[in-house]
Amino acid sequence: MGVFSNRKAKIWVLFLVALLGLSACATEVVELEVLEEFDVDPTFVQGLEIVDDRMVVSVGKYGNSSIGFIGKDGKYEKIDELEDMYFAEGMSASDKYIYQLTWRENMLFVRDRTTLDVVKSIKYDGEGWGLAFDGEFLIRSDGSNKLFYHDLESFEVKKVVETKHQMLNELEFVDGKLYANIWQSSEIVKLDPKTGETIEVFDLSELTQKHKGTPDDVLNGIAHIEGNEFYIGGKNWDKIYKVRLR
Ligand SMILES: [Ca+2]
Repeated sequence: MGVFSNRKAKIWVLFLVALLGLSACATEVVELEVLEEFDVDPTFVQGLEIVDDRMVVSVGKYGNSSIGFIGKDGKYEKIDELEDMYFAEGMSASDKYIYQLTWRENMLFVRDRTTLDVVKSIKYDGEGWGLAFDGEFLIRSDGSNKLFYHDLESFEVKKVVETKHQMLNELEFVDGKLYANIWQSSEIVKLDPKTGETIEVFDLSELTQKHKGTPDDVLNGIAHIEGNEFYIGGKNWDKIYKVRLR
């Protein structure tokens, strides 16, 4: 009886050790804290970033695509509209320029950081969804599980990193990590951009629940402010939120 109990106890200990091991490996789900919210004209946010302390927004849809600076009052300080044939997508900035993707037009617009004037246009293969700059490469998502690393000058693809998440959309690079919206979900994932591994998953359903209109009205737009504070936007949302991802 004593032997049986010992064996039973050992099995239980092994089971608990295995369970603890599994939960340690599982990706942690973390909550968010909403700090402030700003009224904005509902826009189809496809790219959001802070450039020179100004909020830059890339707005999509054919016939309504643009890029602009939005002030603290939620109004445009400057806007540049695209030709009707372009559907604007993700946007990011290097020290020199602002870069704006298009969805299926295979065209990257390289813009002046202050005037937003197009300095040059570069053709590329594949769809444009999200864009981020890691200090060396422009990282593009295309709605798949892949991240495409583009040369800053030529925009040639230099490497591809796979993740376990499909539908990677708007991106943000912060302190060596990459944040990504998952299209049509309430999740932002924090990735190791070198390996594609998932570090954390943030549940933003507190925000997405407030913006349930059409299936198009989804979370989209991550702009890093400082520390773990971000601006978060969405497609057709009439708010941009300042949040802390904890
Ligand atoms: Ca962004």
